[in-house]
Amino acid sequence: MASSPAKAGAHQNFYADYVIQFSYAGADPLGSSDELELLLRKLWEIGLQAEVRPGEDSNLLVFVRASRKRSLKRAVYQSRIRDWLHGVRSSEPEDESSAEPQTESERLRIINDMITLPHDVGGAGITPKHGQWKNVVAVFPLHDEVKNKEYLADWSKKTFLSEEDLDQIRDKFGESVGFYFAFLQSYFRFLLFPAAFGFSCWLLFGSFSTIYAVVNCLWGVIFIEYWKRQEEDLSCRWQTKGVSAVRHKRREFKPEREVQDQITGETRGVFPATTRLQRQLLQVPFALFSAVALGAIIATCFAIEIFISEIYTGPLKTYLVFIPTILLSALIPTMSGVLVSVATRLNDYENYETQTAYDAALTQKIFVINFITSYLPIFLTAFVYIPFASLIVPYLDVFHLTVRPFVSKEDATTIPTFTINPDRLRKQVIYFTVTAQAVGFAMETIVPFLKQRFAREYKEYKKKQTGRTNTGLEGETHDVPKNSYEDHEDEKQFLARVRKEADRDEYNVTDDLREMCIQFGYLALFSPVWPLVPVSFLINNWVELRSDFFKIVVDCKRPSPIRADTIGPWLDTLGFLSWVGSITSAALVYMFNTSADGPSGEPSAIKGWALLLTIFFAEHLYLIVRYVVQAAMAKFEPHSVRHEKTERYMIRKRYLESTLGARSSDDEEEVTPKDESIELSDITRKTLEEDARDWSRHGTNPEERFWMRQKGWRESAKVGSSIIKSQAAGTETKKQQ
Ligand SMILES: [Ca+2]
Repeated sequence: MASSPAKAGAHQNFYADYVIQFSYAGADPLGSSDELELLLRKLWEIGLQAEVRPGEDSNLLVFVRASRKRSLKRAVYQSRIRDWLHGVRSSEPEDESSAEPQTESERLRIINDMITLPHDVGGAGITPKHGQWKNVVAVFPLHDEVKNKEYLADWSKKTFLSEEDLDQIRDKFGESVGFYFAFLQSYFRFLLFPAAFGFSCWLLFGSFSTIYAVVNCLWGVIFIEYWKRQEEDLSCRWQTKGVSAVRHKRREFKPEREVQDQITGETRGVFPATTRLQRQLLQVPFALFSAVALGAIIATCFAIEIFISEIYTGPLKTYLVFIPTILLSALIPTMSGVLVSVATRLNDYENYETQTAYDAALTQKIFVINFITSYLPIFLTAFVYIPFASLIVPYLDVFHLTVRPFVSKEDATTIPTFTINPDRLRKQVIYFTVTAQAVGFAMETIVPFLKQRFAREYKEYKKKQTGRTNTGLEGETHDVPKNSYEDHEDEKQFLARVRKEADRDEYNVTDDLREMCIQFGYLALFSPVWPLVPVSFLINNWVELRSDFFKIVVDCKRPSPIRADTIGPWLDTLGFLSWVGSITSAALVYMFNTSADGPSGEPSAIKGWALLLTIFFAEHLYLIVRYVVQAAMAKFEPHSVRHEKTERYMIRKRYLESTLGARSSDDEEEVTPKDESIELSDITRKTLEEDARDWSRHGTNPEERFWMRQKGWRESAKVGSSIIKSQAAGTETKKQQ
């Protein structure tokens, strides 16, 4: 990150609302020039101003700005009408002329809609990496560096974020990111109690205390119910309640047939629920296969580990101990990767109509994989290794045979005396809740940061190298791509920053939510093993909140604001984990509570019927308690009936038709914009002189000049295609050399 004391101008985004990253690598220059021209024309048609600048590595940067107030107002108005008709707004929006975006994220969301929504709902229909827009790599807004730094500095000084801080996150990054941070903040605040309580239990009762397990379960139930209410509060405050109803159709949705609705007369694509259900049934073999595949890897590595660390006494033991860890960290991500891609295919095949439904289904599938990889190792230790190890280990004789040649004769006699390592479970829980969290933090925040840095330095180095060879061999004339468009002096810093941002990864809030849910799972499922788990999470999450923000603003492109009124499918996941927790906690306490200092490793003490009874009782008690808590906390919402839906649909249709109709007639009346009248050949000295006069009249503000370099989309297209052509020419001359 450029931390040099940059000029004030570099900190501002030159009033650019969005940047469209357009790649012309590999494509034929003519084709990409045509696509670029179409892109610029579409943008102009919906009333967005564009400027083209060269990017890095065969990329063009199309800067987009909603400079025509009227078009933006119209888009805002339309969006509000849609909201109102879908019941997101309770009041009818004021008329179009006074429609102004109220927050930065609303402005950005509306402009994003203008760029990406299909034409029939008033957008330009530019869909990155999809359909005819294969060369459009990304559509992203620019970071507000000054504010971001301010927030980071401010938050590093305080324990809790205030409501205003959360509002600011929402204003900058949209509601979905806002909800994540609000969740993290609530979770962090709620952890204070179990952290203090767990610490005292750890001092007083040690591990596996009944009272800790009961309080922990109860805490989980209350936290989830509290968060549900919090969500409702926030969605009211951020005016997004019911926003999932306005979500647009997935472009990939393939209807089986077209059907005319008898009541509304609307023609719509239908995909029968029964067909989808048949396809969804494939999830069962998928889940079984995932469990078997991942379980086999984990169990094998586990067996090897136990064997090496507790049975094997031969040479090189200190090094061999690492084999299972290495195997595990190599095989699990590979296997998970394969399974995730299968899950994605499966999800595509299930053919969901809306993005929300699609995301929810995918989250569910990926969670199955996460669940197995995160919790199965501890499950194996707690419920297989410790209770049954002395029964199973004799069957591990296979290892004895394989290893006998490596064991000296004196040692050979010691092999059969196998004792269970009672501390293994606790060590494992500590590993997952402390070490793995720290490793996760490094992998999430620091590694991408360093990777980017090195990649950038390598690029600079390469550039210098090629520059040197070019000038060294052929003189200065062959460095075509560099000279085709020279950055203007006052834009240099700004463009350098935008090129860096264009190079970054895209942020996905789902990954962060998943991380937190999995963490919550360790707490709900296994924390009776080591009551300091909530203390570790409390510390971790203070850092997590800041480092996740750091990740968004430094490692990632600024995300386009997405509205949300919930954390989505993760809420159900939390409920599920808390329920499983009531079972595992009961089982753990029953099995290991007998000795004060942890698992005794005496399987004979465990009676199957008593264990089952304990679990059964605990789980039912859990359900009753949850019901009571829910009844005490939940609000009831009126159910919408089908009849009301159709009525709403009719109103919606009428309104949208009338506003869209008004819009197209507006477009006809609108004075032909200036750029149409300028033919390309007219860009002569005369017009350039005019420009110079214009600039002196408007002042020589670099931000103003940035948007005046190209007059209209035709000129932008011309500049863009000249960059593409010169790059192509450059590579050709290189090839010839
Ligand atoms: Ca995170």
